[in-house]
Amino acid sequence: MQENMDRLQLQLKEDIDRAQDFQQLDNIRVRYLGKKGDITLLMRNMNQLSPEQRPVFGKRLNELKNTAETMLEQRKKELYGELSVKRWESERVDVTLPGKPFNPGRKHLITVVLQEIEEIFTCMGFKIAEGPEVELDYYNFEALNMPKDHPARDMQDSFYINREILLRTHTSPVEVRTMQAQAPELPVRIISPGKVYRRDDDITHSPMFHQVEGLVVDKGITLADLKGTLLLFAREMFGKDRDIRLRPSFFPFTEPSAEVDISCIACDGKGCRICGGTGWLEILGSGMTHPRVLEISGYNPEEVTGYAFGMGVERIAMLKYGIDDIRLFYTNDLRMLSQY
Ligand code: 2NM
Repeated sequence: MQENMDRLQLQLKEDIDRAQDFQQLDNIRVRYLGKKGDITLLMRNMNQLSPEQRPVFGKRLNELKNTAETMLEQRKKELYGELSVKRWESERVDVTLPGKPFNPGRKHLITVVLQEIEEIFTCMGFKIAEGPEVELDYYNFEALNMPKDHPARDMQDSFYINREILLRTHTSPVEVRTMQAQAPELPVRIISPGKVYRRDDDITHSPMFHQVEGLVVDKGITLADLKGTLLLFAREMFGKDRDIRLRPSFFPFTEPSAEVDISCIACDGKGCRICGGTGWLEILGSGMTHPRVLEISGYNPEEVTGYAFGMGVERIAMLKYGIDDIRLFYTNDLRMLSQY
């Protein structure tokens, strides 16, 4: 027995010294210390020894087992270095385990529609302009031909922070800022997408919503340029069979002004429930830039003309996707949002 163990220890040392990587070391560990390993079997056979022999051999066997474990660790460190052994063991990953499924989320429908509108106009040569959502009364109203006593700037309809500062009620102040920064350079050809704020809250109005406005200023710009651009937009957004019509309207910052309708997307203009029997759906407001706005913004209205338009992104999305309540966009109900 003693002889057996001496031979075993020699053999073990020889095997460990010869091992060149972790796999070989692990095979050795199994061969000596595994369930049916040589050392394990010797330990199991201890009950065949006489009561006098048992403690002597037990002690010797335990030493052999400890020596085996120490030598295996020692050789591992020799082969890989102490740090890399620790790292390697702590970072060991079973790549055959199943992965954890996760939900990456998606774009909000308003973002999708906003980006589609941006794409259509940038493809036509418009640049994207942005500005502050907290705006001076001067840029939001005064510079847009709405003096202090103008009915359209009722305190009741806007979120004022103090006498001079408010949340912008449209993105038009971005157009004014852009013109003032660029004048007298021509042409101006921009869209201004972004959030706007009004004191409204019902099924078609939200206190925060999104607008895209457009502005073109150059020598010789006419209403025909406006109509051609918006016809192209209507067909890109709502299908190649769309027609548009302009109806006279009024805005303080455009003269003349027009509401723009598209032929109904549900009945193709025949008249149905969606269009209230008229065959037309209103999608935006527009007009020729008011001479006073051009002047305040640094352009000479005797030399240049411009057109402008503005649309509500939520309104476009509601028409295109048949959504009847604007609040569905902002109640964060995934049963609604994940459908798009
Ligand atoms: C609209 C309708 C008509 C508009 C005007 C301007 C500016 F600043 F250039 F004068 N920007 N946007 C405009 C004109 C907006 O929204 C319904």
